[in-house]
Amino acid sequence: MLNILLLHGPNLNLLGTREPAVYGRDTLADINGRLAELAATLGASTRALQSNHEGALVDALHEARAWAQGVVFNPGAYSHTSIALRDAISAVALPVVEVHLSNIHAREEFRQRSLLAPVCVGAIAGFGWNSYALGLRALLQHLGSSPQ
Ligand code: CA2
Repeated sequence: MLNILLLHGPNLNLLGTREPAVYGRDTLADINGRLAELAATLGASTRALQSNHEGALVDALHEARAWAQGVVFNPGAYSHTSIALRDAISAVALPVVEVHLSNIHAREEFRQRSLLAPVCVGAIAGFGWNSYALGLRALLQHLGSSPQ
């Protein structure tokens, strides 16, 4: 059984309450529930965590070394700013797939660059909650094809 950390960054706890035109109507609990179901059908298990704090996200990545084989991560706005999260992803050496609900490449210039994408195994953006589902499938396929 593969154990996957589903990690959500700042403000994603507000999903489903505001800006539905950009981020959709699903709540974070809806997304976590769907991903848990999908993981079960694919022979994996997810543990979800959201934080608004950069250091707590760093801690979650460090702690994941003890129990997870990979991470599906929506770093929110920290994608565009956080050298600390980039260093944490490099340091833990777990495969991380970066996901975004919105198409960050079609938005403001400051959102178009991710500091984290270069140290992730891949990135998916623009498909709403399905970005997470696609990210989980891609991560599990990546793990299945990697030497253990
Ligand atoms: O598209 C994404 O998933 C983002 O990671 C969402 C972040 C944004 O800073 C990134 O550039 C792209 C923002 C999450 C804010 O979530 C909200 C949810 C409901 C209402 C307001 C904000």
